[in-house]
Amino acid sequence: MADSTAEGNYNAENIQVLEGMEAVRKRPAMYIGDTGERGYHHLVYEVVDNSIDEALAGYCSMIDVVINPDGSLTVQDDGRGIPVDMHPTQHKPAIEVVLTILHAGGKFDGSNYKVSGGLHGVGVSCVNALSDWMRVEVRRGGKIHHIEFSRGHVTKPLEVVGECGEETGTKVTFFPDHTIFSCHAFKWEILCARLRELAFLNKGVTIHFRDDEGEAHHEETFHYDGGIDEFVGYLNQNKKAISPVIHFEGEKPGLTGMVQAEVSMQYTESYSTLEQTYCNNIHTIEGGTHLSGFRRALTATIKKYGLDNKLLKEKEFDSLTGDDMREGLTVVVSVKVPQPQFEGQTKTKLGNGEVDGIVAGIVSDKLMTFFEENPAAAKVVIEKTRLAAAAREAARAARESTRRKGVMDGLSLPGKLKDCSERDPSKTELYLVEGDSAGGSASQGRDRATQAILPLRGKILNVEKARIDRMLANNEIRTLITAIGCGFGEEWDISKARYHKIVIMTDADVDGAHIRTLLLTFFYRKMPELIDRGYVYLAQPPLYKVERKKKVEYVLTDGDLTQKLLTLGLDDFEVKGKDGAALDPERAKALLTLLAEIEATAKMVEERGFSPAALVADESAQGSGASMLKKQFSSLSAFGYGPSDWFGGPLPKLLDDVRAHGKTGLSIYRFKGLGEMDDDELYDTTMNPAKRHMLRVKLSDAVAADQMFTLLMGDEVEPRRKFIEDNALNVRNLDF
Ligand code: 28G
Repeated sequence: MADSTAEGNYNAENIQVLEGMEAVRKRPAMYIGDTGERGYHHLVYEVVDNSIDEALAGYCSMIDVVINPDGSLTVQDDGRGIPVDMHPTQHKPAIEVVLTILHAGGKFDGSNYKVSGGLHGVGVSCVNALSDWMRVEVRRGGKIHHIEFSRGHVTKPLEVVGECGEETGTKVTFFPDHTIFSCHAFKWEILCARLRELAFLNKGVTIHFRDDEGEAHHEETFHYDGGIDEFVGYLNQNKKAISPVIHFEGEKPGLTGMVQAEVSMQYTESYSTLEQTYCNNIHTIEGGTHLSGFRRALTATIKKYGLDNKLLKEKEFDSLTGDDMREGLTVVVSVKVPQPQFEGQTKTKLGNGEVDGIVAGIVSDKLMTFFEENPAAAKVVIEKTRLAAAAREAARAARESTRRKGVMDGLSLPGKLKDCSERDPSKTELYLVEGDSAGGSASQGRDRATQAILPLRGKILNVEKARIDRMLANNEIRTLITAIGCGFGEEWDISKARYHKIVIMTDADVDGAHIRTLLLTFFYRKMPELIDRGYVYLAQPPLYKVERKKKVEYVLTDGDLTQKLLTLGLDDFEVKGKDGAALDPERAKALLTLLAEIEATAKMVEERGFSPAALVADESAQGSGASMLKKQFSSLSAFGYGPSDWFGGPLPKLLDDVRAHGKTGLSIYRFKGLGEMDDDELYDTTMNPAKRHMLRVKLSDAVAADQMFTLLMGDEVEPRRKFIEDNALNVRNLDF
């Protein structure tokens, strides 16, 4: 009844609110992109962006983000606080207007444009519309004000709930409407990546992030006085730098107001290029005018400096391309544009034309000065460029010669490829199969109309460590390029893809994992569009074959097998609790599942040379293994048991007994490789579209993906060891 519309006066303002909030709820995807994981986290970005705007205006230095135990999320800032006085035309408090009227943010304040704003820039009123409830607290003018909403409508009108002295700021807590979203929890990793990025892009702001949900208790503080310079250092932490971090910034008037541009760059020994570009804090994945301006200025300046200083001959000069000059480069470009135009397929390409010239102007002046003042660094960069050009020339020659043999254009497909008959790529699948014997089974068992098989022999070349010419000289890689059909490098054409599903099918062992990683590195570095479009998949062959009373079943993972054994084992088995009373079947299953998890974690911790019992006892012990074990034992305490019941206690025997009971009458066979399955078995379990489980490879976080491939495939041994150790318990990271 507290909603102002409940009084019956349906004036124009109330209708505006009603229609606005209902429009958002009716078509949420139009406002926040989608209603899955992405949209769910997008809600947080919209709220945090308000605080960032307040920081950019110079009034806020601290932003606190907390995932609460009930699954809601709180953002708090120390800005001026959203105004609470009556709005001049809307006849309600300004705060209510900000939170219930679409696009209220920028509308009644022309002078101070909104530079932040998420990808969709829809404002916090959309978050309100899509939240089951939202509570807002404002500290301002010595008083604490409070207002509450449900699904975008006021449920508790603005009131003063206390005093706060000089303190000012805004605190927003919201619980997304789970009837709208398919994702129902905030993920630490996803929010962490974005909050870290925001702290890099807005130097000096402190963002504190904590997870109070469950028992995870993660906590991080992001604060970078070095801004995007520190960002470049972070991106290059596992690469060998061959230049210092170079920084440029400036501002110039554009068509819609002042444009600010900031660039940080550093060359490394790597053969790949990492370009991260932003407009108004939004990651412009498709690039745009800021990126083209940067590239143009970089190319022109390097050429000019090289020629003027006789580091390059006229002839070499002609053969250099922009790509050559960006090999090994990591660059962050961040611009602030008053009325950004976003274009492209995913609306992440900056379109404002004048930004190209503004960025180019800032970069060329200052890069030339840098080269003149640091001739040694300039020499290293130009030498790297020369080598990249030479390798590219060699690759082109290799490509020409293979083209003459018809390899690149798909005229003659490789002999090893068992192609399908269907020609419509949206209906066809290419299986990349480890080993000739599995390749044989797959060829026999497949659906010949739509499924093609390419057996791969031995290891794929590590493209992270090989220059392009050596890569194209490699037979497996050439075969792969021809079979896929899109060409390579300058001639890449996604529309020529011969299959829209490319399925990596490897054994579930260390060698299989290695081959899979090598193939993923190849696709990520050399054919990223395949991954962007979601064409790359991982097959999931079963790990076990289980027979019971002549009935055969296939089991995918160790975890699934344990679940199966526990279910069978508990069927006519009574488990007594701490107090001696029998546990009901649900609780018994929960207890045994937990014991199985503890067993698995303890085993991995031991394999890494630690004592699990000692780790659990040591309060200060950290690392994924220690915190996971502690979390598991804290769950176990809900059953009244502690670590002493497991380590040297009776509980391991309980787990063994139930499992052994579950195994009676079963025959369990663990596949050692794909080659052990016959044609029909392989098709039925792994390739049959009606039954198979496949994972689609997604790389939503470019920063994390670049670091992962650099680490896994590069030659820095120590960080790789640490990465693998840190992630040993989190294999999902490697599978995306
Ligand atoms: C904690 C979660 C998200 C915010 C402010 C501060 C002001 C504001 C927000 O104004 C538009 C513009 C001026 C009236 C601005 C306070 C000027 C003076 C603000 C936030 C309408 C709204 N005093 N902090 N909005 N004003 N933090 N954090 O939402 O004319 S939103």
